[in-house]
Amino acid sequence: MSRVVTVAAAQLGPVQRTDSRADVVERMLVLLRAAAARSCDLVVFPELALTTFFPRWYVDDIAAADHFYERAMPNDATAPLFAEARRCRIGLALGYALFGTDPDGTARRWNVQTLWDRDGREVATFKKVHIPGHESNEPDRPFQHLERYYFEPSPDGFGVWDAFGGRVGMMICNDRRWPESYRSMGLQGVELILCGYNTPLHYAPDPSQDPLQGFHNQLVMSAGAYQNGTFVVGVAKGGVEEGVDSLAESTIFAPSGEVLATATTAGDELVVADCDLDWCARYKDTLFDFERYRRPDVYRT
Ligand code: CDV
Repeated sequence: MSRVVTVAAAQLGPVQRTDSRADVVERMLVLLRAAAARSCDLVVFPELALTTFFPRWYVDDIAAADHFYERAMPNDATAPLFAEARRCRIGLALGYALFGTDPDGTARRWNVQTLWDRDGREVATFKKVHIPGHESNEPDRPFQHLERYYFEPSPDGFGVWDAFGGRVGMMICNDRRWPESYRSMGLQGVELILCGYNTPLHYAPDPSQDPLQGFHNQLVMSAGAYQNGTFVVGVAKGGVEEGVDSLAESTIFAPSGEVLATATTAGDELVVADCDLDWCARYKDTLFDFERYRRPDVYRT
């Protein structure tokens, strides 16, 4: 039986502060319908897709930013997207900020990505593991990267789920820079990793990295794909958002590490590839046969 999954990386251009969720969902619907016209099985949207990347601003009272979080998914604003996805029998992966409340009333704020199958059933919700940036206001920066103020890190690590005829894993943005993310999923047999991102081109702690953003983006996802025999789908929210230019370059990588398809703009754009999941075994059963060749007994922590 064929295990070809036609995947669309649904890159979004900037989402400004004044854009409503309904505005963004309209744009997502255009991409979703284009994906349906190309017989896609799965459409992957970026990290924090529904709003502007709000960790670039500090507020004294964190609750003043709670309107950027979703209380449930789907919800009223996103219902049209889910209805259309079900009608077209296309799966969705979507990054968003999730607000929850513990039984004792404690607020929980997560940066998440949820995967739904072609019948609209939720497969899993992944919480971002590696939370980059800083915890408190740093006014000397041209813009903030306060993810460590707005989100708590996942206690769960990386899961891999049976979906789309294969083993599917998720990670979010900064997770893609860490070899542990891929290897943790690789050890669970992952064949398709979905990753949304918002990557400002300017990195305040070391601006010498600014011109290397595209290179590093490709370097880590290509290596992670190859070293674990898996497809990797990287999906950007790119372009100039509230004056901050962010990397686009959404790309789908093969288990060989090769680029299958990549974006050519920094705006809303569909990047499509046919991912034959059987390709993964060519690497998992040879060079990267973990059982046979890995040496965890001699690795030091
Ligand atoms: N959203 C992110 O996680 N962005 C980080 C930046 C801060 C370096 C990234 O790894 O792209």
